[in-house]
Amino acid sequence: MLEIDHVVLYHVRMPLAHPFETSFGVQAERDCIIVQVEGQGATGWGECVAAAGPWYAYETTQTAWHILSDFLIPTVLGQRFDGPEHVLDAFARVRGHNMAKAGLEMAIWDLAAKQAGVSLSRRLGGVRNRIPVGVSIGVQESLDALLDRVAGFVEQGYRRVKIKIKPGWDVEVTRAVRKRFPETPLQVDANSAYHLADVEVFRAMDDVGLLLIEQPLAHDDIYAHSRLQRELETDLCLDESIHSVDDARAAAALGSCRIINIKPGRVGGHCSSKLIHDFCQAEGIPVWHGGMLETGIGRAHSVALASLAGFTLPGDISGSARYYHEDIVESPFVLNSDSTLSVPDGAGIGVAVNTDRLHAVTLHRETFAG
Ligand code: OSB
Ligand code: MG
Repeated sequence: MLEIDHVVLYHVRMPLAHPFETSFGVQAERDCIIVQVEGQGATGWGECVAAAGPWYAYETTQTAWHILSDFLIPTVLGQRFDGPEHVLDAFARVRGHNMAKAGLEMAIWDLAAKQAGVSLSRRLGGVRNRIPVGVSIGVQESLDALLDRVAGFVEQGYRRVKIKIKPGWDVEVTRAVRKRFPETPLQVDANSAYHLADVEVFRAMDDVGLLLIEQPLAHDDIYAHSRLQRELETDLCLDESIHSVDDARAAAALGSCRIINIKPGRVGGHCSSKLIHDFCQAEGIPVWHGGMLETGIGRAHSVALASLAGFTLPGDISGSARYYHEDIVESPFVLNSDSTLSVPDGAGIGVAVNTDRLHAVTLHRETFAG
């Protein structure tokens, strides 16, 4: 039985080690909300990945703060839950706002795992103690800068590389990276920057031997992706379009992609992620764990979820140093020589929050009690 006594929200802003540019813009710092839940003497931590602006998704740090404080937190305070599996159901009356829901739901998963004295990975049903990872590389100011950047990460041991593409920064750069790194598993992510009429761009990449092309078309157009997938040999992968297992089912039925990227923030937390994972496993659709430039708290959740059996492709879950000079957890995540991250085996998320560091990067904090 789970009971939540109080919840603390922290609006956090952290400088990125490198500015990150995608087809929807460039960011030099990252905002998020850290969620702390207290219940029966234990503490659970979660991270709401809604960004400062509504570019990747419609949610923002401010909308998530509103939805959490006015609707979601009142739903859990003083309530009893048989387990974290039931939290998302309690949120069902709130439409959408999956990132807000996920931040709180995942904190409650951590709390439940800690109360049971097991790792979050085990509590979720994970089967791996190391998870394969890659690196996601933003748009750079020149092709030379991109090639240097890829080379740097390959030297650090990242064995799978993803590059961001956008109109004008696509076929040529992808071919150049492939030419310089012929053996490196390579994939591209367009973050919805293209239209069906751009099919020739993707045909021109069809012989590059990409692992996948991620979310080339509109964020809300599963049908258009089915039209594009028909024209290509390369597997499409959906990110922005998948918010639930129902979306995954629609994409599979339409043939809109052959691979799915799971981000718990985008789909409403661990429960929804597991449903998508289980559906894809039954359908033979490989999944991998996406990233949202998480702090060590979100990263620990990602690593635990990615330890489930169906996450067979490398995740966008790099070491802490790829994102931040100083993380808010101890110990930070460090890449192993086989391009994996180790799954912590301590209770819950298995990393300790450095509260001095957390307070130092907090812009605003509020406590909610029943
Ligand atoms: O589309 O996968 C994406 C970061 C922010 C928003 C969207 C995306 C990304 C990334 C970074 O690609 C992945 C990471 O955290 O390393
Ligand atoms: Mg993506």
